[in-house]
Amino acid sequence: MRSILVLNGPNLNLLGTRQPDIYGETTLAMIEETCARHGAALGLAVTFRQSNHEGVLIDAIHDARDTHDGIVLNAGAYTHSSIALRDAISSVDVPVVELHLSNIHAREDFRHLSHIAPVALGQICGFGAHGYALALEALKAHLEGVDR
Ligand code: DHK
Repeated sequence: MRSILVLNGPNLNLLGTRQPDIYGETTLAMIEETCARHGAALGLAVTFRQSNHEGVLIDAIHDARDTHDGIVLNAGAYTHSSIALRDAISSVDVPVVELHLSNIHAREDFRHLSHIAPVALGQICGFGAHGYALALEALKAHLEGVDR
């Protein structure tokens, strides 16, 4: 069974109570439960990590080299600031789907730039918590070669 890491960055531990008008009312625990179920239906084993710390996220990406076939990454605000995270993705041969709950392109200008996008397989944003399920489907299709 293929293995996917769902990696969430800063402030996403507060989902459900954090600016629900923007990020919705679904908690991270609920998202993880849905991902685990949807992943199982797709034949994917899904594991989860969340950290508010850039270096921990980088370590998780490095560790994924030996343990996971793909990563769903919501890097939170590090998306817009972290060249180190971008370099980490470039340094491992693991496909990454960039994910955002909100449509970052419809928000403040500083959110329009993603350092992750150029090194990601693709970007999913604006579909709220459902985006995680879409990202798992996109990774499965990619791993099966259906997207080429
Ligand atoms: C989450 C964040 O924490 C923001 O910093 C990003 C992203 C958007 C999201 O929509 O999931 O700008």
